Amino acid sequence: MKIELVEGDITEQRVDAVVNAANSSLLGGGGVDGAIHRKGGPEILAECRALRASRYGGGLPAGQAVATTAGRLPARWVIHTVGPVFSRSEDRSHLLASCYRESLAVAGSLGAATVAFPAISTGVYRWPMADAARIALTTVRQAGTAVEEVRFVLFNSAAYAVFEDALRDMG
Ligand code: AR6
Repeated sequence: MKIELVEGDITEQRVDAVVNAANSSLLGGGGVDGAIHRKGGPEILAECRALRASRYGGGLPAGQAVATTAGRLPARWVIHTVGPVFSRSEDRSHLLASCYRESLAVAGSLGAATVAFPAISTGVYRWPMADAARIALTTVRQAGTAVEEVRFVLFNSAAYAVFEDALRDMG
């Protein structure tokens, strides 16, 4: 599997599936989530509401992933995953790794060959970028998946540089 880093906006990626850094309500928020719903349009929210009315009545737990249409985005699917809120007193890195693993599993079951990820949990959920980059890259690299290309979309040059360093450190 090919891993690519780009600096940019995840809502503009031409890929099969775009991953959303959602919250467990699945009903929208700020950051990546806000941008995806704004640009993707109401079809995405309608499918999220249907998921809340069926399989995920209690919300989507952290570390899990579920797909909807991508609406008007230039992608076929949005895969919603819920990152953990960063905590200094509790190690939640298994949940962050699970977001990447479960999103790739959903992508594989849909037949998606190309997947774009944001740096999950590094915004509102405050995960330190370098640690998040290491977890993201090692998890994706170790995942047994039929996905052919994983693109990490970093929102600014600082985040891009951190991911570049982490990728280099992995050899
Ligand atoms: N494209 C790519 N990356 C982006 C974009 C974008 N358009 N916008 C922000 N980022 P966040 P979280 C970066 O806060 O930390 C929402 O309210 C951002 O700079 O989107 O997992 C949800 O509803 C940061 O590096 O996600 C949840 O309540 C990274 O994407 C909560 O935020 C993730 O930031 C989830 O928090």
